Amino acid sequence: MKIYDRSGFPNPARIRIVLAAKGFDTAVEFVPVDLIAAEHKQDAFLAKNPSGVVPVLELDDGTLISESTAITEYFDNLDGDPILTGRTPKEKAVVHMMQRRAEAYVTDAIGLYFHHATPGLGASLKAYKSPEWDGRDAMGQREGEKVRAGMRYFNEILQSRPYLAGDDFSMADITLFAGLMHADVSGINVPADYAALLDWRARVSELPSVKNRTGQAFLQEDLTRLGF
Ligand SMILES: N[C@@H](CCC(=O)N[C@@H](CS)C(=O)NCC(=O)O)C(=O)O
Repeated sequence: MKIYDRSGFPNPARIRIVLAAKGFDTAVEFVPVDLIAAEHKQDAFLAKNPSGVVPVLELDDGTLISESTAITEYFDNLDGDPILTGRTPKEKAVVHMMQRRAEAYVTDAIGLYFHHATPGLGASLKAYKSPEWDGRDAMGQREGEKVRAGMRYFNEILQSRPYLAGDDFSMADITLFAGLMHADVSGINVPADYAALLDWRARVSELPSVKNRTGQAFLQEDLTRLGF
């Protein structure tokens, strides 16, 4: 199996956490994609994922799977013990609901903010982004506001439960954790008085499947090189 990604980027980080949590981290070969040179917008990569984003999982039979939730589902079910996406119908429904909220309110929104309200990944990517979103404009800023509202929402949720979907760490926590990682480097910090969210984050960052797995330093290096 191969995973096309770039170490340190938020959605790739989601899958690296999943692989560690499931004990599959040595079962895949990572193929780096040069996002800064816009390799993911060229025909060879678009043939693997027409959305032009990483990560992409390629199975040994050639099946291509993109979307971090789909890749997570695949690995979580591979050993018949879906600890991250729910075992019962109710667990599955709650995990998916909270995962989608984490994605919509924070992880996708910060991606849009990063690409359209900050210098993002630099010049080579510019040609592939919507021109009307360019610069520090209202649409990009609106996504930033969505992220701030998302942080407020999750801080409230976490006042009454240890993890987003209840008592257990799940795919929903992984999605939010990666989104907050991206928010850090994009300049939107979790407010210091969001105690529940900060406590959750500190606990999650110490889990063996998360600690030192996200490669966040690589993202910081990329952004520093770009003069972000
Ligand atoms: N919905 C996708 C989002 C993937 C995504 O946005 N990946 C980012 C890296 S974290 C990317 O490839 N960005 C490049 C771009 O937008 O040009 C998923 O869940 O995997």
